[in-house]
Amino acid sequence: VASDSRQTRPDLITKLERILLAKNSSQDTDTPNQSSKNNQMESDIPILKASTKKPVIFIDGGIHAREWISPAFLMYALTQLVESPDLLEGIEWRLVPVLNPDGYIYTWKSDRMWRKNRSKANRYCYGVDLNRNFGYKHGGSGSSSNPCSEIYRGPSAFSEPESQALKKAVESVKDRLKAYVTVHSYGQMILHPWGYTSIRHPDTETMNYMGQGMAEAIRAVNGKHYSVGSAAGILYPSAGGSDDWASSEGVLYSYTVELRDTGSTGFILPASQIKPTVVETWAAIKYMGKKIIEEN
Ligand code: 0X9
Ligand code: ZN
Repeated sequence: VASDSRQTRPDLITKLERILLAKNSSQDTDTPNQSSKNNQMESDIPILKASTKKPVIFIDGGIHAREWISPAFLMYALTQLVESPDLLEGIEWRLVPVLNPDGYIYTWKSDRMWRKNRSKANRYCYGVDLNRNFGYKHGGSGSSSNPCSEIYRGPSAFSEPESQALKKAVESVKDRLKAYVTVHSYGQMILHPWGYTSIRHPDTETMNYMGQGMAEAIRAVNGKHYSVGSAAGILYPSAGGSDDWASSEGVLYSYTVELRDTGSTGFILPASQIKPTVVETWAAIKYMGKKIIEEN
């Protein structure tokens, strides 16, 4: 049977290899039909669990309050996903439309150019730059210890509820997490780690190759050019970013995507560019999703 399957379904053997022989344990939340009665009884009877573990793609938006095109993209991505049976079948998606809701509301009500969250540091200054608050190389270059700075890293790594929430959500799917993408603006760039240093990341080739494919997918939609490279290499070094942290946790494909434009309107992207921007960005995510399904 196995050799027949190998001829007809080349993907089947690798999937079968992942079948778990699992003792029914209380930690095993995946197991269906677990009544509370079953949970109470510690059984010695081995249970064969046949399952394939879907890869997870995690995407967040709105880490920086004023980058409005980012939450807009996350919402658009959801509308496209629910109409993409193949992408839903092959991948488990986790989307966070706005990681920094307090800051986002503040940009609507008080200060359009607010970047950080709204933590109160002292009488005069508010806000931690969530993208300097993550727990890998926290405190390094391109971050500030001054609470009044736009790039204030916070009193300690993961001091903020927003970065803690992301940490928890990522850790809950860590063993299946194939890609982490955090969506920002602006600059038209696909950035991979490291962000804290220009030292080459060991997976540079793999991340860069996927990134180039994503950039090509974007260009095919409206002809926009996105640069691909390491964050510290083609943008600037900055430590404590969520992308570096995800990478340090073992996520192979970790990206910061900086959407339109390249600076003529910057954060205040005209309404007429919202639709074309989210459509081209979706092409990049779709490309990555399909590649990851193929690789699985
Ligand atoms: O500075 C940032 O946090 C990002 N650029 S933005 O203009 N959206 O603020 C770039 C982050 C790149 N990744 C790391 N430095 N880790
Ligand atoms: Zn940003």
